[in-house]
Amino acid sequence: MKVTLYGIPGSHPVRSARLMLDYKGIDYKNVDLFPVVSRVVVPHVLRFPSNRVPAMKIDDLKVQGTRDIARELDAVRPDPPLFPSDPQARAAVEEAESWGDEFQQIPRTIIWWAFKNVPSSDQASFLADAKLGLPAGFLAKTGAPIVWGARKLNDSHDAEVQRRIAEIPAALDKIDAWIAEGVLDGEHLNAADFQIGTSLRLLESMADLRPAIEGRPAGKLAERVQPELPGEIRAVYPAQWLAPLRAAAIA
Ligand SMILES: N[C@@H](CCC(=O)N[C@@H](CS)C(=O)NCC(=O)O)C(=O)O
Repeated sequence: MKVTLYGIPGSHPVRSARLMLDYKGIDYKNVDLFPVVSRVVVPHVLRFPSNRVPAMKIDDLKVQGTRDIARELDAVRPDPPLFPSDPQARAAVEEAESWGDEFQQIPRTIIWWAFKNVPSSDQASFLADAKLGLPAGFLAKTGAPIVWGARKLNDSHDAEVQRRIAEIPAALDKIDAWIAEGVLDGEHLNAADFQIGTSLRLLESMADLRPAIEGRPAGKLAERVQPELPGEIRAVYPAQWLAPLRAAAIA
């Protein structure tokens, strides 16, 4: 079986696809694309049906998106499974996985705002392993047009970033509840763990947000799924935007 994964560096769903491949012990080739530009390359050059990553080729089959990828990986390599065999347990994991697909947008919108407002070395920390043919430091220093485009595509403007940060406490409560019920962070990792754990880890890469997550069950899940942080963003968000996180931590 020949597997190629197309992604963009630092992307949490791409990391999720990589971790699921690793979990199953499937060898693959990783191809990095430039953010924003990938939206043209993926459909028009690589000829995938939609313009997002992760995009995966398994022999001649093209499959896109973490949820379809998880199912296809289970089809081509059933063990270890990414979903429980019991139908009720599977439905609960699928519900969490689907919610996690939406939850992805919270870190995505928040982090692109930071890339405009921190020194380029912070951005470079997400590019350390990138295979884009140029050094991480150079890519980060010259990345302003990409950051501009990604901020537009992800609504990473002040009001929306503030709104997204305020959504985090309720999301963490939901994740902790799923962990308490055994839907997440059970004996064996499942597709929803990979889906949600990588988003949590991206949130934790931001110094302002990490304290609200790391001590909770959600934080432990994130570290189990993805032991390394994907990069590091120094404290940068206005204190007023972070107030809901402090309020939730005190409660
Ligand atoms: N919800 C999709 C992820 C889709 C998505 O928005 N991926 C982003 C990367 S995090 C992307 O393709 N971005 C392309 C770009 O910004 O150019 C999944 O779970 O696979």
